[in-house]
Amino acid sequence: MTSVLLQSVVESDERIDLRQFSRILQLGEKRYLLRNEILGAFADYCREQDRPVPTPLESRLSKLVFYTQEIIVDNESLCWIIRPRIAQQEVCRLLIEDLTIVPMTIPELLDLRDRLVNRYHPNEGDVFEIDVQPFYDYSPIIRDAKNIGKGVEFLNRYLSSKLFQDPRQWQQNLFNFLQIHRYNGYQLLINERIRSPQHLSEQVKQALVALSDRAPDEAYSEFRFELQNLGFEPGWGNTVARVRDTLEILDQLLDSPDHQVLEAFVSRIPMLFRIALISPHGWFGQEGVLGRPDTGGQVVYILDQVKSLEKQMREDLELAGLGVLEARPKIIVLTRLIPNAEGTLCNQRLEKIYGTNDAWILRVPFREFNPKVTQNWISRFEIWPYLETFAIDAERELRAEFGHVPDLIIGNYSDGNLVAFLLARRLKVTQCNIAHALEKSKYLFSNLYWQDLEDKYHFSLQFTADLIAMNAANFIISSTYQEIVGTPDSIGQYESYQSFTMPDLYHVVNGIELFSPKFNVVPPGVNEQVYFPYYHYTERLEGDRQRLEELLFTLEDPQQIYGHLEDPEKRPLFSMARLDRIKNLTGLAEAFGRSKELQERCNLILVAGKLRTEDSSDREEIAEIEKLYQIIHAYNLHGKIRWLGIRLPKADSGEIYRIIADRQGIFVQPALFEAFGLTILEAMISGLPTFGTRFGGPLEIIQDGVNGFYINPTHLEEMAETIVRFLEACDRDPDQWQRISKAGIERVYSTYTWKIHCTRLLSLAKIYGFWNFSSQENREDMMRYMEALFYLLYKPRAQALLAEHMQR
Ligand code: UDP
Ligand code: LCN
Repeated sequence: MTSVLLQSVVESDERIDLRQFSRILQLGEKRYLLRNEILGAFADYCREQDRPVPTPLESRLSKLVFYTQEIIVDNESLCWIIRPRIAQQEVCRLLIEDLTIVPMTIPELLDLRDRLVNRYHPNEGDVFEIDVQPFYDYSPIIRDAKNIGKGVEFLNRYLSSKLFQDPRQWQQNLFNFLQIHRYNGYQLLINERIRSPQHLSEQVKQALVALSDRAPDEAYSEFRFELQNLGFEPGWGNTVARVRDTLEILDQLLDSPDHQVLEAFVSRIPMLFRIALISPHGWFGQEGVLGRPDTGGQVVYILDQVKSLEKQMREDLELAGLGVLEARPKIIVLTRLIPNAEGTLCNQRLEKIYGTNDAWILRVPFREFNPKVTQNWISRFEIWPYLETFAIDAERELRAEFGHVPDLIIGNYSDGNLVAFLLARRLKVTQCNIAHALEKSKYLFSNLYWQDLEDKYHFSLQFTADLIAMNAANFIISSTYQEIVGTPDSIGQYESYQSFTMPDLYHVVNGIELFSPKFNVVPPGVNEQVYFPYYHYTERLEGDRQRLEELLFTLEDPQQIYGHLEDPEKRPLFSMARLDRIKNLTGLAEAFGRSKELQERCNLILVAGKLRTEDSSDREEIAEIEKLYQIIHAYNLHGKIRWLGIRLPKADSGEIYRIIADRQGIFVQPALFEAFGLTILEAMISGLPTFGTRFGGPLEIIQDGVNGFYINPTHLEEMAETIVRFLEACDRDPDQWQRISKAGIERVYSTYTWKIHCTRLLSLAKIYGFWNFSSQENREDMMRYMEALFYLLYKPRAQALLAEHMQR
């Protein structure tokens, strides 16, 4: 496909500019230019011509430059990779000499990339190509990119219209579906007295008549046996009113179906009793684990999600009338057991999740291939060889704990999703994926230079695992739209799996169908018991407040706190994160260091990791610790900064945001990239005006200038200026701080609660379950392909890594 944008420049009077600009790029040192480098080079070019840099609307060339993701310089030509629209890519070669445009195919582009890194060996044969497209060809596909991430609505509409075309078939389908539900061996919904779809329709009408003169709030147990005689078992409702309502929906569905009625009906069917959530890596626990390497938002997310899920499931089962069977939900978070637990509970097999009735952390150890490795915490980058046997062992344990197979398996992150795939395949259960963060777009050129990075990161395993799990999943939940397909100027995390090269290993020609209805945006929430607005004074404990104020601003304790504030009363500029490179707390410290105005107005308070390199075994953390000290010394920030090298218990972290808000402080999240950013929600709901990175999820959570602000963490001066500008506005207008604070709180309550999340998740799981049953969509060929990738590609590499571990 040629590029309309490129063509339009070539055919206009801007072609001279295009040629000159191309020539400059060709003569430059870089052969591979990324978007911000291209924008920078173009701005330089305009300046050299003594012209202002045009906006994308002002000239064809600047529009082309704006939509160009990458340029590869290849001798006498440039390869342009243009993304004119979300989820669309065009690749063309432009001959600089005469501006001829030659469209390129994906395989050609991948070859070129290989050539760039000297990994192109055509004489040795073709490289293995992965292409999943054929498997999506016969499943429904969303047309408009705007609707990506609204998979279930689309699927409902599409499949209903197909199903409803043949009413007989449709009624038979629904009838079959109603027959399959059981709880602990007890038949639900309908029994064998109802013999056919036609009979079902008659009995529904009869039941409605039978209930018509009963009081609406009469309990189900009072008329349970009367309904049973008509063929109806528990599951329709807990009162007369609820049962009637559900039966009426069914009646309507049988007579004149429509997709909304169908969704309402399926969402009421009690079919979820046991859920397994999978998160093998890291420290997974309720205390003393947060802030450790690989253990952050994912743990917070899952624990809060579980609490809220259990509550919602309990309410749903109650409402469905399953109280008579004493039906209770059970949830298990499956993780690895770490024998050397370093003071955490990670070596305990079972741990009850606080605030739940029947939700547990179940820890299954990795098999002991090499005790030096498997006895200890293992970085997520090294975990791959242990996952298959872990899945086998975990299956047995899950069956034992549930006394049954789970009804839904939710994977988390690359490793959890791979295990979810293995388990769901074995148990024949619906698989849901949650990525939290896909590593591929986090590390620049992680695929192109995978061989150089393999020692440290083992991306060949991770990316293969990602491809397998995301294609195998029945549905995928993302926290934001851009997680799937990015923004107009940046590509999405899933989108980055569409095509890429792993030189010498494989070429992904088509790695995922972004327009598939499997994608659904369901953002997380925030724990409202722990994080709430600072002015809810009656819910705050005075003792905690005093203790934590001292900790934040004055306590002298060199073991865990670095820095003494000259003026503790200054406005606090606060941030809290793990000390990962990508979290960029060092960038924030440097921006603070460079800005005298910020230093005059604020103290910088960081809650981050550890203070001593010898206390860490994580290479990124060690490098960041060293860098933070360097910055403090280089900019002489003594007296202006406090660095708390501690892991706060959750309750304390809630109060800390509020204490910062008491002092009209602000929260800054300066990550180079943030997939979602739970701390942003926590800060906003506490009432802190929040400055979030413009790279990633915060772009969707915050509405710039309305309930928070965007910052660009790659431009330190600009970032400091954005903050200073707000502080100046607060000086001029004392209500300014309040306005943003209030708007932030409202934003979270209206859009990011766990209640909204869980209602949606449960309804998705039911609807995908229903469609899997009804449409008999044949996914077996895709699943076989994924298995082949697993056994032929993933497994040998995992075994090779295991052999390396054995040498340690
Ligand atoms: N957190 C914490 N103590 C720390 C560091 C982080 O309690 O020392 C919590 C923080 O409150 C948030 C989570 O860890 O709930 C971090 O989640 P986020 O999504 O911001 O980032 P992630 O670490 O997952 O990349
Ligand atoms: C992982 C991340 O990197 C964060 O951006 C998310 O907020 C967190 O997981 C929870 O999904």
